Amino acid sequence: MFGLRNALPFALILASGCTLLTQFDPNSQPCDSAGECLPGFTCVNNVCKGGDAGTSFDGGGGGGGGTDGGGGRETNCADGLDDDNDGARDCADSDCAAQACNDNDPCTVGDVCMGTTCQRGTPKVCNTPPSPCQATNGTCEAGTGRCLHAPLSDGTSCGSRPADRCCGGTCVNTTLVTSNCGGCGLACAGGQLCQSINQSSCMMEPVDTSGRCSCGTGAACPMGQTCGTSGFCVPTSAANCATGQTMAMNPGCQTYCRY
Ligand SMILES: [Ca+2]
Ligand SMILES: [Ca+2]
Repeated sequence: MFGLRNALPFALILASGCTLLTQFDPNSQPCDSAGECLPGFTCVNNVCKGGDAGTSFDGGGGGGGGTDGGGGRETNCADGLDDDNDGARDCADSDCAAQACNDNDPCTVGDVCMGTTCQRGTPKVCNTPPSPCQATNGTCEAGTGRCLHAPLSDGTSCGSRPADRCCGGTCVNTTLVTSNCGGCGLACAGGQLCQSINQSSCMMEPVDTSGRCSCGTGAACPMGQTCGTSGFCVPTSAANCATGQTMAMNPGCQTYCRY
């Protein structure tokens, strides 16, 4: 039953991995479920494109859902491709008038085809830093389009707990993190833990929670702090605390560093 005209596209379909549901007009029909098209055609926005008229098969399948009425349209004005093979790609094709395009500058948005060229869009706004410890107003990095945000000063409050502080542009809980225990840069010795001041046996628990390093036998304390009889590090002056901190003294408590 198969004449050469019918058998050829069938063979190409099998060779390309297309399903039998694929239509025989790869210039406008949807790509198959694997995003593939007949050999010589490429899948663009889920529609088979490319090739020349001489290799296009027209099986006359009815009910095609494509928008290509036969004359073709530049369906994507930002992909660098001549979607409808009329010799004009993207903005150079009149189909793209006032359509979104790509000016190849990732630091602009809203690029639009004007005339036959892509009109530069407006500068990309960078005002959503990924961390509360980064400046709200950032800048767009040329070439990559990434938003860059400067880190806020160490010790800046950055969370619901008093101990949530910015250290090096990252929000850390200074009652827990051994690399910034009680203050930025106050790193506990290897194997030691960081404990909240609130867990001490103070008569009055300090509201401004901070951290202190444990200091087992031979383990040093940060910033010249001394190892107290409690087994935890204690500052003897503000010089033993991080930049911007003071030394707190509560009745019945060991001294500690606080912002
Ligand atoms: Ca295009
Ligand atoms: Ca075109």
